[in-house]
Amino acid sequence: MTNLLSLEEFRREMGFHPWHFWGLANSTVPVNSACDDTVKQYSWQNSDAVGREDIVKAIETAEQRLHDYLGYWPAPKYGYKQVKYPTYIDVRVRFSGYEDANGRWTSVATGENYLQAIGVEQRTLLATCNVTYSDPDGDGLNNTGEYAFGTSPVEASSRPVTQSSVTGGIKITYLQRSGVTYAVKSATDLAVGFTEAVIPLKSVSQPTGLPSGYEQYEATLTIGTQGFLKVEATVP
Ligand SMILES: [Ca+2]
Repeated sequence: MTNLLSLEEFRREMGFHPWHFWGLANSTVPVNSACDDTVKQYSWQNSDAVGREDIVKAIETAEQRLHDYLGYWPAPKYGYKQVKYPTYIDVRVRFSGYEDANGRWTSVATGENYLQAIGVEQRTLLATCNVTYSDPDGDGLNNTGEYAFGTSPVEASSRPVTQSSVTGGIKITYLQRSGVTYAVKSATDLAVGFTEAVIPLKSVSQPTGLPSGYEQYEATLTIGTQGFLKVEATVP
């Protein structure tokens, strides 16, 4: 239940230090003899002191007692009730229509309140969900990919794979790190797809200035004719 009196209103009316009440202090508003402690969220976080949670409960109790004494809430209070349909009738142990066991129509007992709006509760199940990964530099490689290949997530010019020519074929170089699984595959016809696995090798001479934890690997395809190489990374 939401209290009519908010905690911040309570603090203001009590004249409590705004920072210290919300557990904040620094050299500008220090905890000293003028205000010797901050208020914690729960009483168990401090000895001999209530927490903000206790104050909320005390306000709730006080408001409920005021309501019970007056017979109404002293300020507008929003609420809702759910009426099940069809109503279950105990005496016949069966489901009926819009009447209750006394033959009365199903209705919302408003008590001291009045009915503002009615509606039928409905449930809409989510269909297929699409996850969108962050790609702050907009280079088409999401941050998981940038992590896998040791590239900068904020520099679109930082490319994950470098391609070069070798005698009778092509070579790609890229960075690997532990914890990520890499798979290099080759194709001779893109319409058929990447069907062959290529075993990448760790580059004999590692370039300087690699990001920490990464090593350069390379994969070569020498089939003397048209070919394609790609590397896939799986981040757990
Ligand atoms: Ca990116």
